[in-house]
Amino acid sequence: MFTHFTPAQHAVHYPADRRLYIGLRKEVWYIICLTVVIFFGAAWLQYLIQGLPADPSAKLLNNSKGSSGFPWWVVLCHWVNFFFLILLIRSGLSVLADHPRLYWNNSCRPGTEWLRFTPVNVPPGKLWTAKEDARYLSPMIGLPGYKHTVGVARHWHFISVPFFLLNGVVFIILLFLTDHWQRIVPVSWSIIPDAWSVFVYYATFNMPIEPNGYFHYNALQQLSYFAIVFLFAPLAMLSGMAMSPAIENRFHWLPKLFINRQGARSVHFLVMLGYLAFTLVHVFMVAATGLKRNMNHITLGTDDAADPMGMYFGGAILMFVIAFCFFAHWVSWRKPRFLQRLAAFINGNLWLHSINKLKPKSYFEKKDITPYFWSNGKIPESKVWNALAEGDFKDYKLKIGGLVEHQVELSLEDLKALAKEQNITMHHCIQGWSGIAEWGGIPIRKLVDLVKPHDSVQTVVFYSYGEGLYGGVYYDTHTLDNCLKPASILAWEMNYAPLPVQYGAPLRLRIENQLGYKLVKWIERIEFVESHTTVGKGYGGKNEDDEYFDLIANS
Ligand SMILES: Nc1nc2c(c(=O)[nH]1)N[C@H]1C(S)=C(S)[C@@H](COP(=O)(O)O)O[C@H]1N2
Ligand SMILES: [Mo]
Repeated sequence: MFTHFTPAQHAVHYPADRRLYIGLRKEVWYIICLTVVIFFGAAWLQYLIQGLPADPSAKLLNNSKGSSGFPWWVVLCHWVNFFFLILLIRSGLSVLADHPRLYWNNSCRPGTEWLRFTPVNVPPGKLWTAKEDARYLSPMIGLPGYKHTVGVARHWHFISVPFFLLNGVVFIILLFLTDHWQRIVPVSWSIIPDAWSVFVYYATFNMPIEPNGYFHYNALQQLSYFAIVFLFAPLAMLSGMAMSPAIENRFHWLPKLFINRQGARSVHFLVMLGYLAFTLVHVFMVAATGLKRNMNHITLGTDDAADPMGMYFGGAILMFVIAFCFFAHWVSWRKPRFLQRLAAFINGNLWLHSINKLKPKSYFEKKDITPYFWSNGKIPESKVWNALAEGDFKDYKLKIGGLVEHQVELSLEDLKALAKEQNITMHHCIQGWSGIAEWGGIPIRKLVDLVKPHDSVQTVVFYSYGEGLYGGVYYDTHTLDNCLKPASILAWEMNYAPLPVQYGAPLRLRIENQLGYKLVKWIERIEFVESHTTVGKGYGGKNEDDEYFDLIANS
C-alpha cells in the first residue's frame, strides 16, 4: 500500500507497545471541572431564576447594513486556512509523540508533567533515553505518524507555517481594507454581556435568534471568530517561536512570556486544542443553523437557502483535503528526501538569513541549572573508546584535520592549557525536551586559530566514537560561522564536574543556536571541509542522512 517496511523498520515504527495513554494531572482535572461547573452553573442559575435573557441578536434581524456578505477572498482564505491547519495539527501531533510529555518547567523531569501521552514510568537507576521514551502514533491521526518520524513531521509542520502565515496576513490586510472587519472585530464592550446572553441560550439547550450569517454573526460567534484570528493565531506564532534555540538564546523574554520554554510548548499545544475545539463547535453550528445556506455563504459567496451547490462544493473541498492527507502519507514514506529538500529550500534558506544570524547571549545563572537532564544517544561500544574510558581518558587525543595548515592531536590536558570558557545554557532537543546546564570547555574559535583552516573551508565535521540509532558512525556538521559564535565550545565539564560518560565524555559539542542532535557527544575527531555534501550520505549529519533532519537546526 503506502508503506513498505523492512522487518527492521517495522520493529522501529510499529513497536509492540502501541497503547495510547492520556495522563492528566489531578489538579488540571479539577481546574477543568471547576471551569465547566462555574460557566454552566452560572448559566443555569440565571436561566432558572430570571429566565432567558433578552436576545441580543434581535437587533440584528433584517439588518443588512455595513456588511458586504462573503467576498471571494474570505472564501479563499477560509479554505486555505483550513487546509494548512489540518497539516499543522496532524504534523504537530507527530512531533509531540516524539516526547509525549508536557511541562511548565525547564527540567522536564518525568513525573512533573501536567499531561502525558505515555503509560511508561521512567525506570529509575537505568539509562532511559528520550528516544526510547518516544511513542507510537497512528498515521490516521499524525502526519506521518508511527514512531520516530519527528524529522519528516517537522518538514510538514514548517513547510506549512509560511503559507499559513501568509494566508493570515493577506486575510487581515483585506479585512481592514474593506468593511469586512466589522463582522469579526467587536467595537463595544457590550460584546461581553451579549456573548454571555447567547451562551446562556446554548448552555440551557435553547436556540437564540439566528441572525442571517450572510450579514451578521451573533455576539458569541463574533467573539470566538475574533479570538481565533486575533488571539489564537498570534499565540500559536509566539509560542512556536519561543521554542527555537536560536531565539531563546537571543531573545530570552519571548519564552518568558510563557513562563519558560516548556510553558511555550504547553501553550502551543493548548492553542492547538483551542483550534480543534473551535472547529468542532463551528462545524456543528454550521450544520445546526442551516447547512445549505451556510455552505453557500462560505463556498460560493451567495446567500441562498435552497441551492445545494455550496454543500457539494464544501464536500469536494473536504474530499480534496482527505486525499491530500493520503498523498502526504505517500510522500512521507516514498519521497522523504524530496520533503527534506523542499524544507531546506524554504525554511533552511529563511532561517539561514534570519534567526541563524542571531548571536547567543548568556542569560541563565547557577540557580537555573536543572536538576534533571534527559539523555540521548548510544554510548560508544568500540574497544578504542572503552580502553580510553578505562584510563580516565588520559590517553585521549582529539584529532583535528582536513583542509587546515596545521593538523593537530591534542590531549585533554593540552586543551585545558589552551583556554577555558564556562556557559550556563539551555539544551533544546528536537523531540521537545530541554534542560539547563553549565558547560566548561574550549571555545572552538581557539582551535580554529590554532589549526588555521584554508580559505575554502565553510563546514566543520565532528565525528563521534558512538554510533547512530540505526548503526554507522554518529557525526554532524556545522557551518564555520556557527562554530565561531559566542558560547560555541567543546566541553569536558558539565555542572562543574568532569563530563559524565552518559553526557558525552571525554568531549562534546555545544553550539547554542542549534538543536541537540547537532551537538555531537563522545567526539573522536574534527575535520574542516569545504562542504557537508562530501561527508556521509551528504545531508549534513547522521540524523540528517538517516532521519531526514534539517541541516540547519534553529527551530
Ligand atoms: N554521538 C552522539 N551524539 C549525540 C547523539 C547521539 O545519538 N550520538 N544524540 C544527540 C541528541 S539527539 C541530543 S538531544 C543530545 C543529548 O545530549 P544529552 O545526553 O547531554 O542530553 O546529544 C546529541 N549528541
Ligand atoms: Mo535530540
